Amino acid sequence: MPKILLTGFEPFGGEKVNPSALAVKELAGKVVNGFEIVTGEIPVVTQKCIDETIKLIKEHSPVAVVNVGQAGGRMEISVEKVAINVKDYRIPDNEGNQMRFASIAEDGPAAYFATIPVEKIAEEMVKQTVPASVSYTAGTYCCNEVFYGISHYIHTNNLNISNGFIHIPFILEQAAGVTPPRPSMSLETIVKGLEIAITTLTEYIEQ
Ligand code: PCA
Repeated sequence: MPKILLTGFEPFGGEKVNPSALAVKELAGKVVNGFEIVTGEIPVVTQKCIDETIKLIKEHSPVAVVNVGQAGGRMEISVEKVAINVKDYRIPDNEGNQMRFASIAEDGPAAYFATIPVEKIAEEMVKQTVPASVSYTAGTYCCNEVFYGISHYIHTNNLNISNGFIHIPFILEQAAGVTPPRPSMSLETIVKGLEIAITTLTEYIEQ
């Protein structure tokens, strides 16, 4: 059965959980339109986030890879359109590295577009009452780094794998009682959104 790899990140920035890891775990082993979802959790550490995802790609040989990450402060699910060749960390990663004004791949192009159907995925989520939109910046931290790194890996190795990145808001547990207030979304709605993304992706791959 063809596989789709979904990854989440470990917690970072003082948070106890990372909703991306919780959400993808709920989808592990599910079969959608004849595609099996395989999942993994990757570190919030420069380069290791890319290396760990590549390890999972080699282990599972998926037809598509969707990395998922927390974007604290965003009010809806963001389906990312573009990864840029920049690492400029707002806070140190989980091993204390603070990358500033650096490239992800010295020899790489300025940017890559996602090769999953970004607009269609965001549209489908909205249709099914999951707040979502297309985003044109995945930031300059580990999420953008893994998105760019995997795009570059697929491109330079000529692999037939679709890839993209989805940012999700904080979950309710990360927002309740916190000052100043933070936007949040229930884990259930996030999981529903990711399921819609996978379903839309399988229809696109099958064409
Ligand atoms: N979000 C961070 C990195 C890990 C995560 O879940 C980001 O947006 O870059």
